[in-house]
Amino acid sequence: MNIIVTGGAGFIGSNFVFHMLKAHPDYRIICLDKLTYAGNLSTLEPVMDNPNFRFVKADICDKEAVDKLFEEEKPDIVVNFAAESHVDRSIENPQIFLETNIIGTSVLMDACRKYGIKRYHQVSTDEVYGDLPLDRPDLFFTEETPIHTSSPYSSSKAGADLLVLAYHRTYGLPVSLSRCSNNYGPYHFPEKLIPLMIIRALHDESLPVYGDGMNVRDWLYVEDHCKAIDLIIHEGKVGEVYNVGGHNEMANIDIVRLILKELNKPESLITYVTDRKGHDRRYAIDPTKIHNDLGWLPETKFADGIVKTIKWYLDNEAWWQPIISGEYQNYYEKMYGDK
Ligand code: NAD
Ligand code: TDX
Repeated sequence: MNIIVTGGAGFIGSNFVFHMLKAHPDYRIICLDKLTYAGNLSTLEPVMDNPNFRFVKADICDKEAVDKLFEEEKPDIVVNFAAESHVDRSIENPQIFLETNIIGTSVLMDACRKYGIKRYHQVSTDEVYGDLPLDRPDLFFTEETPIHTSSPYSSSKAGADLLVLAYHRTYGLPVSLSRCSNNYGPYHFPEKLIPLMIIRALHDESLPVYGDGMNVRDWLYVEDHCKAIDLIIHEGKVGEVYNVGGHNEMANIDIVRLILKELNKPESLITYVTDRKGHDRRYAIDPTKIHNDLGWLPETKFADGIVKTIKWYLDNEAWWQPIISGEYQNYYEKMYGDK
């Protein structure tokens, strides 16, 4: 089985590459990644010499490069993780989100049509459903919840989702989609809440909590997400959407407090800053369908996963130190300087 994994040098994609090489030692995994600021070749270092792994630096929007790779590898399955993924960046500069997340998806699916494929899997997000109110804990996102986006990021992901379903209906492309809640774990880029707070706390720097800190996210350990995708591409039905989440809702401020406690740092580091524009209040996935149809259940409890994650950042400074020096400093100044 030949599988092209796009965006495999990023957070979830790299964890998926590791998972697949381990779970299916007879598969060939080809990672296609543009290596944007979020892609890191050092992450893939441990598998670079694996004869079942190949890395190709290319842009999913580059039709020629994508076609060439399909011609060479004749993939059975394509799993598309490649995306611009940070909501705050999408508020600053929406254009690149439309290019990569929508146009890039169409280029990949056109190659799938041209060369034939057993399955095209689109890695999507719970953010396409918009948000839920804090005072209705009985409400959850199901696969039938209407698309109702808030940010340029989530709108670009929703646009891609609609296109994927349209390629299925119009051209009969064998697609599947997963919409997952917030992931956390190793190799998470330190612009996102959990790694940003861990690394800043380690440096005794202020921890910028948006608004009142009461926004709720539904956290899933990254390995559980990778296992869900592995199941869907093998056993999920063509043309279907699967929500992925572990019923693990937490307010941002509680996560930040937990990180401080684990690191033995004072809560005085917490700084409330100007809220994110259009900030979604609460995300909460109903994972009944993937549980009933495919038997998936999350395996890592948040209490264990967050401790493992903090330990990973403590043990892997060599991974994140080069990232936070250089351009990252300018990013932090630009995004948080006047908050
Ligand atoms: P990430 O930002 O860490 O990684 C994205 C990767 O895609 C990087 O390696 C980057 O170099 C690559 N990439 C970007 N533009 C590209 C292009 N034009 N061509 C080729 N490669 C390109 O993102 P992530 O957090 O790992 O998210 C992966 C996918 O999962 C995304 O589609 C995201 O929408 C989705 N998702 C993420 C989460 C989450 O909590 N992080 C939750 C649900 C869904
Ligand atoms: O400095 C911060 N302070 C803060 O309070 C940052 C970076 C975030 N936050 C808040 C905003 C959110 O309520 O923390 C929450 C989580 O923020 P992010 O880590 O930026 O994630 P989110 O916006 O929820 O989106 C993530 O989950 C869904 C991923 O980045 C998306 O790619 C995925 O689709």
